[in-house]
Amino acid sequence: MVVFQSDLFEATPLALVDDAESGIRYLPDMVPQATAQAWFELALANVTWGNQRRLMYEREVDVPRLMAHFSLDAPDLPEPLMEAAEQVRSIAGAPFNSVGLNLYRDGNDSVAPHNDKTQGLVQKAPIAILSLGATRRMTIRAKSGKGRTLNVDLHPGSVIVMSYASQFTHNHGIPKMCGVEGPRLSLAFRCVDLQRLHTRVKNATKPLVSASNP
Ligand SMILES: O=C(O)CCC(=O)C(=O)O
Repeated sequence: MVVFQSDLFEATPLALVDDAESGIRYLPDMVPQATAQAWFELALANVTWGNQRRLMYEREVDVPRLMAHFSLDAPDLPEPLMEAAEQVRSIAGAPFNSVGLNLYRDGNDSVAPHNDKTQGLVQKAPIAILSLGATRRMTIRAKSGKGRTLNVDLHPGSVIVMSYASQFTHNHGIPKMCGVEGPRLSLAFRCVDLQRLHTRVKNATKPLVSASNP
């Protein structure tokens, strides 16, 4: 296990994973602390947070965090999402058009190791996650081989940029943790390809076996 920045808040960019695109990079201090705190309070107050349910071992359970999602061209986009999007677009150099938000209310909230679904995304466009509020640890692990788990502490105002390619090779997650100092928000900016997204949805609803070919 490798832990980055567990105790010290070192404002050093870290290249965590290398690949043919931009790999996975941790960029601390991308937003000044006062701005990060103001955005945290605004997003917490202005966003309507939803509680989702999912099936686990044939039982329906609460997803252990609150979530929200916006297209960045939505006319009723709550403050401060447009300002944050503009900042993150210029940091990552990508024309993000969608943001998924997670609210981790305390150390019991989490997201299991996973890769982002790529089918509805613009190919080769990165995903950038802005952290606000309490610091939480992200685990990053290669899907194959005996690779170590990388642990990176995501401080408020930091951005982690993950390549499209890395979603095929690595999983990332936010584990439950003791001693977390309050809620955390993550704003995950993505480039959604609406045509690919609609094809994916259409295919998902097609019957697997057609009547003429049972
Ligand atoms: O909260 C984070 O930093 C990770 C969020 C995440 O993995 C996701 O939205 O898919």
